[in-house]
Amino acid sequence: MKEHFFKKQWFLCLSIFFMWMKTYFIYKLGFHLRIDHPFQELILLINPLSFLIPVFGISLFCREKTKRLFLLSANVILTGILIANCIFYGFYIDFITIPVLFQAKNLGGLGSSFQELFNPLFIVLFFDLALLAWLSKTRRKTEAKIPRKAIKIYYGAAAGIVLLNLTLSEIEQPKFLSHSFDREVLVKNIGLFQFHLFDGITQTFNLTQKAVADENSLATIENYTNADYSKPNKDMFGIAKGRNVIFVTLESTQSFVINEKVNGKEITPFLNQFIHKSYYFDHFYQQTEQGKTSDSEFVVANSLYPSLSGSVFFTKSENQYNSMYKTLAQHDYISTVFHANNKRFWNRDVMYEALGIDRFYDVDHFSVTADNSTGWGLKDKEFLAQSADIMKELPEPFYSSLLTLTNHFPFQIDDKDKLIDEYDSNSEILNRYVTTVRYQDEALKAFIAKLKKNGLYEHSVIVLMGDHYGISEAHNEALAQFLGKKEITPYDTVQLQRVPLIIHIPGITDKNPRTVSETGGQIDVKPTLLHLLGIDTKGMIQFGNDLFSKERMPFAVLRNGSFITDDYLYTKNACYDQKTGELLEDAENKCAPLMEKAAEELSFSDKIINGDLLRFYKQ
Ligand code: GP9
Ligand code: MN
Repeated sequence: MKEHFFKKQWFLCLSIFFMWMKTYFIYKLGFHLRIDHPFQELILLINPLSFLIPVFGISLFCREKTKRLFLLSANVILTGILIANCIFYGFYIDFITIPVLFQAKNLGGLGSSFQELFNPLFIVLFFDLALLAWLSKTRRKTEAKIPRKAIKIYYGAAAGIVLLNLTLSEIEQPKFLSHSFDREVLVKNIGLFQFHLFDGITQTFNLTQKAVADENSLATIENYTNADYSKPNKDMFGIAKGRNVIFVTLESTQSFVINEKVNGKEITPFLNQFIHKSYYFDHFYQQTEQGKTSDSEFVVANSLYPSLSGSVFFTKSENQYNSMYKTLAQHDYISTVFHANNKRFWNRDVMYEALGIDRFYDVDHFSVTADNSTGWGLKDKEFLAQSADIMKELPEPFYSSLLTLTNHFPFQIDDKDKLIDEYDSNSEILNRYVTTVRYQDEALKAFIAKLKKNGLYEHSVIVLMGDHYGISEAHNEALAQFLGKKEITPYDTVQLQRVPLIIHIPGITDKNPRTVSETGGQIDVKPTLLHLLGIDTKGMIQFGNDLFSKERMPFAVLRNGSFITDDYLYTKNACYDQKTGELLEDAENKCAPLMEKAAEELSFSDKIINGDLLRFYKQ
């Protein structure tokens, strides 16, 4: 019977075999999936089959004519999906999700490096197709009509493979589907094609959330956030009352460059001394996902987590938000954003309305010439200087958010702006990165000097914050060299998500600077800043806590479900000692209780965003 089936259905079997091998080949060569033991390798090897067997099996129901056409088309489509993911992964170290397809015009950096990422070896992926097409032409022998029994056995086997795949995955990582925040874990377990299916189902489910939500949907979440609220520290509450806030987002700036040198020269000489006149948070983590800078803006504005897939700026700009800007407006603040880019980029013009931002100074408000711009546009030095001039004319108090750009991938600047040698490693990206960070540092120095000169400095709070990583895991070897480590472990990858947060309050922090080493994240910015301005956030729906509060539990949850406390670090199903990086055996007692809290926060935040629940919020 078996032999009979293989013989009769040789075209189907061959199609499955080739696609299976191609998928596994891409798993191994196109992505960097960390495999720690043979069991994981086994799951990786069989998971393509649990998609291919049932899907390609549809051809069994087709007439002879359409059968081959179906199988060949499926091969083309799936090969296309593999290649697209490879290219996307090469740039983002991530897999494509449905929402990112709709923001394709924003994949700017991807466009510029498309040629670099398109590997001619991708052509090899079509060899089997050519062979199959040729075979199908030359070997015209028609296959007999499949008996029902054979189809039943075939689908019985398919169900067996799917079940085996899911069981092995569940053993490998319990609850992997319900805690599905980490796309790498999903792909490693259920497989790439199944992940796309899962993503499609999740997105559809998310869309229905808004329709079914009502006032009661918010009650449990409100109970949680109210119980999680931490009272402001009374020595800090209102110390910056009535001041302007000048919040500078440092593009792609990670903490690992602070206090580091290349060829004896500091990468951030200005920041290194500025942190000694400020509150400096050295265990502060970025919590963005596919929305990059826009996600960081979202987290800061709302103290909610960004979406797991796509950018909230695109997908949820119709929602109701109770942002920090709306609260500030009640205290007579005017809120503005400065960003020398097109106002429609990342859908900012629409989202800023929803967030209650009063004015958006986009590229049209700046004087941009060939001389004062580089790859991504206006250079930071010019951008900050021109912004300071506009700010000087604003009614006070104001909250201004300034988004820098020069230190953006692919980190290119003119030779005359290079104030430091490139780093020397196998990564051109990391090598150049230190030079653009160095340039940004110089721009910040000039900016602070300008604020002192134009009189804004004294009665403002200046906040500097990194938005997200600049150097992805694709450059781990070079990063390990830079950090003086043998390799970058998953623990190190989480530690590399630290970005600087610097709060400078002239007249206060220069006299009493402080380095805060308790764990925190971007989600904590809103309550921290509002409390410094003397505005209590009690009763607000937020997942962050005032970083100065004595009641606060040091905790940061990354969007992929990894989390950090002062003692532990959890990532990729492993629990580490936060200080030493040592892998802890008794994770059950250490990380497990907090895993629930992390997952709960993320899913509550998702519920708010997908259900547009803040429209029911009444204070
Ligand atoms: C560009 C800014 C930076 O407007 O959003 O890009 P990103 O860091 O999000 O790729
Ligand atoms: Mn950015």
